[in-house]
Amino acid sequence: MNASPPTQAARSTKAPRKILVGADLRRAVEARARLLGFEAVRVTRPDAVPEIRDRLPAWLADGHHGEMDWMAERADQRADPATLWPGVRSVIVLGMNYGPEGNPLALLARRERGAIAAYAQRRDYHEVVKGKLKELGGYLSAKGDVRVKVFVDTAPVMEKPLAAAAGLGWQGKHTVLVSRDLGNWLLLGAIYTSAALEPDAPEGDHCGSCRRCLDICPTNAFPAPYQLDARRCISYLTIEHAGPIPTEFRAAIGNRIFGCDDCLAVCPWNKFAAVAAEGRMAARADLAAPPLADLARLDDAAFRARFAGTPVKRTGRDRFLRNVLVAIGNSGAPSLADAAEANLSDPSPLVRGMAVWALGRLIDPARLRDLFNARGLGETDGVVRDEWRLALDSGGSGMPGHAAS
Ligand code: B12
Ligand code: SF4
Ligand code: SF4
Repeated sequence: MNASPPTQAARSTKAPRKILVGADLRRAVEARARLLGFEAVRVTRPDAVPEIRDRLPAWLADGHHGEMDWMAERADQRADPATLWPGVRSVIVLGMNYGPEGNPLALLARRERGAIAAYAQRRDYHEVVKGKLKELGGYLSAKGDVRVKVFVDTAPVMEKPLAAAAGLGWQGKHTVLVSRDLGNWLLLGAIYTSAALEPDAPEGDHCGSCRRCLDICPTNAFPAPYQLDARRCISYLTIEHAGPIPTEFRAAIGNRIFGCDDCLAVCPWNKFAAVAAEGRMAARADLAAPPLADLARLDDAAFRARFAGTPVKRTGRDRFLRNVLVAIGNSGAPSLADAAEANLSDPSPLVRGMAVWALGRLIDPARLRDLFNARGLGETDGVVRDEWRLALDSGGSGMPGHAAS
């Protein structure tokens, strides 16, 4: 075998690179996207959804984004692809299926176990999808001699309305994108490109008179069909919200410790959904129904080790423990009281406060009072002291109402 480099003459005989345009470029990109594991590939124009220029500001003005200030920053770019990147001529939207094996709702009855949303029981899609989008973007750029920018989730891009305009599906009454062929267990990504590609036709709304997703929501997070108040959504409360979970939502959260799948799980279009086929998106068995007692023992290092590479790492250990303790409080299992009690001396007031709330739900008022005298009287954090007061008050044992003040 001759391993010497090609001569100048040999190089000059090489055929010039063929640049693809229009339908040829699109076909090549679509084929490559499918090879990479995307189940859905569609194209739209950057100006295909003019209504989001009004709807996003209205959603923000209503405060529906809660503490997600990053949704308000660069809202003009989010609502208009050409403001984000003036060079964009086409938007390619891609969907990757993460269909769960069983019905996620079944786990809600196993109250000593934690329910993690299906998308988070596996490798972080930001990594998986972004890697594939970069590969596809590089391919598109080389084949078409065009410029590209790839986005998944974190950039100021409104992926759902763009996907609907591209005909990948429609935004259901739960606001999530539903596909006629794949159901709603789909993760989205987008490529903005300077290539002029033929756009696809948008998909119509196929919700009809159905309102299953609206009716099942445990926290009434939909002020109207097609609109979500994130501040009431368990996904927001358990993932994005930083402080103590507001008391009005704690019981409704049940054993959901990271995200919520209820509105997705009931959608009848899931009859067409398949189990995730992409190998890197396979669900991890140890995240399917983890015992709350084990999770309540995680320190920072153990949390990181357990959830490295998954979306769960986003909350950090303290917020995650907060969620676990809410679930323990909802478990109805006095056997989990010890796990809650062990967290009364946690360095994080967020964790201590939720441990108090959980104990208030699991142990009898006399034992709670003893615990308060032994462990709560020295509490220095005002929010945790409020939790003690609340727990002792609602113990219903005739105890003084302001014992913790
Ligand atoms: C912020 C955010 C959240 C927030 C807010 C969700 C929301 N609905 O806005 C929270 C933390 C609650 C969240 C939760 C979830 N999320 Co999220 N999230 C996002 C993010 C980053 C931005 C979404 C956004 O732009 N919201 C702003 C609002 C204004 O936009 P909108 O929902 O499209 O609102 C439209 C409607 O309100 C409509 N509208 C308003 N008025 C009216 C009136 C009528 C008559 C009609 C027809 C329409 C209409 O117009 C608006 C604009 O199009 C996207 C990623 C991205 N960059 O796009 C992921 C994304 C939407 N999330 C995703 C997922 C998977 C989830 C969860 C399922 C996770 C879980 N299991 O816990 C839940 C689902 C909860 C739900 N029912 O939405 C996926 C959804 C994939 C899909 N198939 O659609 C995305 C696209 C991430 C991704 N890359 O795959 N998420
Ligand atoms: S994810 Fe859960 S809490 Fe959020 S809107 Fe859907 S059903 Fe309601
Ligand atoms: S559950 Fe019904 S209303 Fe909700 S998105 Fe699916 S089809 Fe539409």
